[in-house]
Amino acid sequence: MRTQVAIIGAGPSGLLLGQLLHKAGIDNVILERQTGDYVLGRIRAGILEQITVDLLHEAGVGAGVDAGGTVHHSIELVFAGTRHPIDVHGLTGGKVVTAYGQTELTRDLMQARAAAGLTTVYEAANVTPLDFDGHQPRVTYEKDGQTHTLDCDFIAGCDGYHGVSRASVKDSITEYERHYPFGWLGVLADVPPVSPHAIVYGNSERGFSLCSMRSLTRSRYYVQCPLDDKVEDWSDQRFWDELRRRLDPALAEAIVTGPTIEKSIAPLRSFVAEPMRFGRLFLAGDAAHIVPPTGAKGLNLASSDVKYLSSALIEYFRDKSPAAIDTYSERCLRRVWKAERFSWWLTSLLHRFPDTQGFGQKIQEAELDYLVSSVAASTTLAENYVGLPLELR
Ligand code: RFL
Ligand code: PHB
Repeated sequence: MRTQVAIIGAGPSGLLLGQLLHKAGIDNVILERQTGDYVLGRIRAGILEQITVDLLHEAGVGAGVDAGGTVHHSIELVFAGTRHPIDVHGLTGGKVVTAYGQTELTRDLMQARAAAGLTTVYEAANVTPLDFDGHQPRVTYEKDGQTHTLDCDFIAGCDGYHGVSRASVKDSITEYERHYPFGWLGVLADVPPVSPHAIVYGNSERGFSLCSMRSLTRSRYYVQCPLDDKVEDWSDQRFWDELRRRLDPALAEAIVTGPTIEKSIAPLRSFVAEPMRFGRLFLAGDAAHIVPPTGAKGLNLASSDVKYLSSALIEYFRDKSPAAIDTYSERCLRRVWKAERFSWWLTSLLHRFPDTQGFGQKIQEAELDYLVSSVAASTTLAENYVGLPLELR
């Protein structure tokens, strides 16, 4: 089999890239290790920056987010038992974020890909990118006991943090990493969100909490938990009780509880691999970088990588110019590091750290107070939250 761009991974990065390339007349094949249902079963991101929503439209799959997304004009910080709205819309000259689940976004992209008749090989085993530094880039994989070769011009490594793409260049990359001494326990429940128009971020002496949503009838909530906690330790009742204790009395009172339909614990980490291009192999999305979810940046960074990569490949095939390919890594990383900084900062501000002494705690309280009482400080938060601009050159 031969294609112009072999894409490894059918998560949001790979699917969005495939759709944008297809729109520009560039042929591509996606190789995915899991089944489509498994990919859809992963409950993850929920908050989209405008650049992500715009990109979905550019890819021809904006109808789902238009119909099912909820536009948010503000966020709320809760600390010391009090709510503080941050008017991100007003502070950024009219920008917003949209609550729309990664599951729904992925489903929209999968359906569009199927409708366009594009090839996605699910359950592809032992996917191996080869000769991306030479003249015959290709990817080999196994399916139904047979080994196949996909010849191509370029390989896009969109295979997430545990993928094969970054592993295949591990001797040529520098990795930067930070682990945080806690995780997030997240639940999904078919109950109306307590705050349908603003995501609520809570800092309490019991730890961080987050009230988010997937729709007006489906809520997504998180609480900070120790890394060694197990999901089995958390009955639904324990979760709801703990969430309530971390919010202000009015919100706690207003939470509608119900049976959870998903419950999982995720560790928090920051990670960046540099560079993001190796000859004809590119890394995009979680394959190259991870942020702690506090700033809701992961999926949005994946989108900006995909925007840079799709436009670079389109320019290459249309104009025979490698200029944008040559600057791909540098352009991505400028935006990535700013989002890494923001996510690290917001994580540090909102969580309880086991080793925080009296001084660190007092500094956190002073910073929160400053954040909600200074327009300059709130504006900094707001402009990062809605997403920094895409610099296309
Ligand atoms: P993915 O989604 O991990 O997809 C990679 C795909 O590659 C496949 N794969 C392979 N395929 C073939 N061969 C191999 N050897 C392969 N190895 C792996 C995998 O099966 C998978 O299908 O990466 P992608 O596409 O770069 O997308 C990144 C996003 O998924 C991620 O950044 C976000 O989910 C992060 N994130 C959030 N981002 C946001 O922007 N806003 C949020 O509100 C937000 N909340 C979150 C999050 C991530 C979370 N967790 C659990 C990590 C909340 C949580 C709890
Ligand atoms: C989510 O809805 O899953 C979500 C929202 C905001 C975040 C992280 C996750 O910062």
